[in-house]
Formats: sequence, C-alpha cells, structure tokens
Amino acid sequence: MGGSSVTDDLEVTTNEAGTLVLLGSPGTSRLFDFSGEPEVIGKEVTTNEARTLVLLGRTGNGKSTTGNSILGRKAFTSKYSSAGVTSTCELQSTRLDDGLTVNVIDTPGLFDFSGEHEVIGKEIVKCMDLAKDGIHAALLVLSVRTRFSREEQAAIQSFQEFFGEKIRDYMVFVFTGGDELEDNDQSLDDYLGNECPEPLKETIKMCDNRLVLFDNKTKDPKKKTDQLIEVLSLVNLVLEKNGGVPYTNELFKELQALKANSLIGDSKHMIDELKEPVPRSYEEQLSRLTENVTSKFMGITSKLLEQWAIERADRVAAELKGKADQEKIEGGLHELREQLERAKHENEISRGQLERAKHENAKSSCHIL
Ligand SMILES: Nc1nc2c(ncn2[C@@H]2O[C@H](COP(=O)(O)OP(=O)(O)O)[C@@H](O)[C@H]2O)c(=O)[nH]1
Ligand SMILES: [Mg+2]
Repeated sequence: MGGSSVTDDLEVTTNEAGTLVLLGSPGTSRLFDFSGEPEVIGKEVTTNEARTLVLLGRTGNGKSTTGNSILGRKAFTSKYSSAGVTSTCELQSTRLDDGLTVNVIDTPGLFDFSGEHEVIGKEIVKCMDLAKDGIHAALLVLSVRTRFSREEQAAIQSFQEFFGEKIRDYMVFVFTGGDELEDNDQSLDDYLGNECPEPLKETIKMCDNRLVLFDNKTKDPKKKTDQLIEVLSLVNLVLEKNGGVPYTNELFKELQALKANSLIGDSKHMIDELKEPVPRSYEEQLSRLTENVTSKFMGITSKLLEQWAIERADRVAAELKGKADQEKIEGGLHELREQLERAKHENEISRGQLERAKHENAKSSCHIL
C-alpha cells in the first residue's frame, strides 16, 4: 500500500496507514479537478483508504451544502431545495484522484434541541451504524451568517458530553458563509476576534484551533480546491493526533457486536431450525440500544436545559438587582437634586433678605448722616 502522485506544485502521498499526506503549496494543485464529475462510488466503503466524516451542527448552518462541496457534487439536499431539509442521516461517498475514498455523513440538526428525543436517539444510532468502523473526523458546521446562540453552545456541550471528552480530538470547526465575510472585507480571524463568543473560542482552542472557512457559493474552481485541501489537511492532523484510529465508543462497539451476533444467530437459526431459538430478535435488541441512546441523550439535554434555566434565572435576578440598585441610585440622585434645589431656593431667599437688610442698613445710615 502507499504511493504518491505529483501534480504541478503539490505532492500527494498516501503512507502505509493509508493516511492522506498533502505536501507542497496548496492552491495551485489540480488534485481535485472540479471540471469533470467526480467518481461516485457505492455507499459502504470502509477500507483503510477511506475517511469517514460526520457533519454536525444546527439546522441551516450549511451542513448539507458543505457536504456537497466536499463531495464535489449535489449529493445532499439543502435547506431551500424542493426536497426540503435533511430529515435523516445519510452517507454519500466520493473517490479522490489519489484513490482515497471520502465518506460523508450528513445529519439532521441532531443537537439543536428542536427534534423529538426518540427520533434523535434513532438518528444517532443510524449515524453510528453508517460510520461502521468509526468516525475519522467530526465536522462541526457553524455559520458566520447567523449569531452563535446560547442554544448552539449548549448543543456543542451536549455533543461533547454525549460522545465523551475524546471526541474533542476528532473535532474540526467549519465556518460557512466565507463569501459574506469576503463581501464585508473580513477575514475569519476578524470575525472570530469581533463576533466569536468566549465559550466558542475556548472550545475551538481545546480542539487545537482546527478551523476552516468555507464558501459554499463559490464557482471558482481554485477556491473550491483550496478549501477542500484545507479541510482534508485538518482531517489529516486529526488522524495524526489519534494515530490513525477512528473515533468509536461503547455504543459503536455494542452496535457492531449486536450486528455480528445477529448474523451468528441467523445462521444458527437456519442450521438448528427452531431447536435453539435466538434469545432476542435483532430488532428487539436494536430498539433496546436505541432506547439507551435516547435516555442518555435525554439525560444530558435535560441536565443542560436545567442548568441553562438556572443560569437564566440568575441572570434575570442579577439584572433585577442591578435595576433595583440603579433605581436606588436614581432615587438618591433625585433626592440630592431636590435638596440642591431647596438649598438654592433658600440661598436665594437669604440673598434677598441680605439685599433687603443691606438696603435698609444703607437707608438708616443716610438718616444718621
Ligand atoms: N451565502 C452562503 N450561503 C450558504 C453557505 N453555505 C450554505 N449556505 C446556505 O445556507 C442555507 C442552509 O444550508 P444547508 O446546507 O441546507 O444547511 P443544513 O440545514 O445545516 O444542512 C442554504 O440556503 C445554503 O445555500 C455559504 O458558504 N454561503
Ligand atoms: Mg441539511
């Protein structure tokens, strides 16, 4: 295994572990030639020459469109297409010129708290099922076109809690809307400096600043190539960091074991006829696994929503206290102003009296004179 191909300015090699290595100056490469249709292959490619990427993020952030940019074709339906929003996890693949297969799993907004828990549980299991041997990188898709909300922050938090701390080593942040930043003469750094809230900055830092800007609207083949190279380079960094081992967890393993057992169970069933019945059907076990996922997910989201409600209540209380303090200050100021007015008034009266006294005095002095 392993090999290399050299384009004008960029050397592409795959090492023994099948890791894609991009060398040379990006941007001038013709590695990903968008002039022709990329090779579309089957939906279940999991050799070591394959990379499985999962797109996650709030609905409308540009997951499906980014998936299409990576695949180089309209594989997933985007929000405003006639087919509507992505409603279920879906895997699509493409093979790059150097032979590397990229599997992209598009997801509905799994972590945006808008879906039903049962449906989300099912989708998480489906996503794991599609990923088969694991996830090489989780692409968290955010948009520079919409403000990063508290809800989105909670979604990222719930995602990390659900998959455990280890998932951070697999996370890559993709910001869509590069065209709009360009229109405003802004760079991603400018955007992050001005508009990125602290918690998001911290999360990105914890993920070794693996972030990339995507312009999914561009027609420029060079720009398309550059951003694809950039995201794949980040995936490469993730692979290096994790020794080429894709992300899996207990649920992944359970799902694999369940499928393996179901195959053994089926053959046993066939051989022994009904002598030794399979203890539980695959469907039953799968639905039990899905229930576990759903309840784990519900546990995490309800804890987060509770924490969120407490934070909000604290914030409202602090605001009210601030208001009350302000009112006190304003009340005090009002009182001071009144006292000042009174003092002024009294001062004027005294001055009047003084003037009058002076006048009287002058008059009496004249008399004396
Ligand atoms: N201007 C601009 N619009 C984008 C970009 N990426 C995605 N969109 C638009 O954002 C909307 C939502 O995208 P979609 O991929 O359906 O989001 P999803 O719900 O996360 O899958 C669509 O109208 C896309 O055309 C981008 O880079 N620039
Ligand atoms: Mg979508």
